[in-house]
Amino acid sequence: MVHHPDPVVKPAGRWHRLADRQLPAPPETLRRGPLRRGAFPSRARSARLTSQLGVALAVSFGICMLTGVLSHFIQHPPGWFGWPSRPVGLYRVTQGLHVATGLATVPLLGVKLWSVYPRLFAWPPARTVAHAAERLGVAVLVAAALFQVVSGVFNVARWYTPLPFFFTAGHYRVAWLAIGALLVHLGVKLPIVRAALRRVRTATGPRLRRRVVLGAAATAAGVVTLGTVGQTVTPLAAVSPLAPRRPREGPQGLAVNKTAAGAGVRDAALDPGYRLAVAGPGRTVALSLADLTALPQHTAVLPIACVEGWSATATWTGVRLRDLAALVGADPDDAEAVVESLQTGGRYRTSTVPPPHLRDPWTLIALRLNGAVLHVDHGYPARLIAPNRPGVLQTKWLGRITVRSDREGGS
Ligand SMILES: Nc1nc2c(c(=O)[nH]1)N[C@H]1C(S)=C(S)[C@@H](COP(=O)(O)O)O[C@H]1N2
Ligand SMILES: [Mo]
Repeated sequence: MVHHPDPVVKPAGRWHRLADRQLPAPPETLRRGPLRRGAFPSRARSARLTSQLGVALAVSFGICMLTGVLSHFIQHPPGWFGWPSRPVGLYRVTQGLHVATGLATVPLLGVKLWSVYPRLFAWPPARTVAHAAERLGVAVLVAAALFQVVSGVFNVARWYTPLPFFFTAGHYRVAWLAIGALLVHLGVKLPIVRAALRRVRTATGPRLRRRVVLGAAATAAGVVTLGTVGQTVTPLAAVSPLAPRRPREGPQGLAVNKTAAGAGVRDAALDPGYRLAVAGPGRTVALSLADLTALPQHTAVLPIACVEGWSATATWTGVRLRDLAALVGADPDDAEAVVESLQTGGRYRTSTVPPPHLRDPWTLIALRLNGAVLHVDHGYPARLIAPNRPGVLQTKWLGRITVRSDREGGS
């Protein structure tokens, strides 16, 4: 086995002395089993292999982290954050990348951990304070990365039962832990990676074995990616047998995330006495389905892009939200709206439509989908559909819209 020298962090002054303090070595009698010298005879492991896997992981995990933080900000925007309504499919691309790179990370992380796990049994376990801190950092990184990948896969597979916490909150909090630990890890390892990648090997043995392992890792990542990406790149659906969702399978040729029965809204949605309440600074109106149908109708071709990674484009027809905003006395160019579902519980019964999306003429209160009246599972009688927005914010079975604007519009 090729020995990887452990990096020695060199902080200055007082910290330097503390970091370099030698720790007492444990008694040799404890050195048994995997702690023995030469316990891992595989010659395929090398600093070069670990470095190459590290570069691949930095790319896949890095894209996954950036697109993940972006998705979180779109769903829970801090004050300084703005997200445009165009291009209409941008979120579909960023979230497709998040899920695809997250899934590709699974085999890459597996092989990378295989390439370094003998170091778990390094002897002595910690030479200096700096060495102990570095090992602790790696432990945090591995735990956080595994947590993210496993909880993400559960979510993509829509298998929520084994998670004892609300997925989105746990996945988001641990993401910061993973990002912090990864930055420290990159800082510590970068010099080693550069040296390992520069070094030229002459012996063919280790090089061949390394290539076999790298080839296997690349193949596994490719199979996972191609096998699942069809859930969002629909022309590839036929070659994506692993995709957990078929975006075109469902009523009106579109997958359903939550059915009307599942949301407990069937009776309210199908009630002939249905009214959509629209409240604004000027007035409040209660519109029947006939009233909504009598307003000017517009059509837009827009995707539903679920955070879980599937997406599909559909043709939607209905009333522009900006027209409804003007109807209740708001300035449609400078207003935001809160839309609420007939659904009484559930996390996705309401969402906020920020000014760029409210203003957009393609943001519709849709009454029709792919040429027919909305199926009840797609949000009959009326649902929101807006460009460049996560699926969780495309609220179905609307019961109330509250428009807020600073200035009053002329209507
Ligand atoms: N009221 C309500 N609207 C909702 C949801 C929900 O649970 N309740 N789920 C959302 C999610 S997560 C997605 S991906 C889209 C899916 O829309 P579809 O079922 O019409 O394909 O609906 C959204 N609208
Ligand atoms: Mo979704």
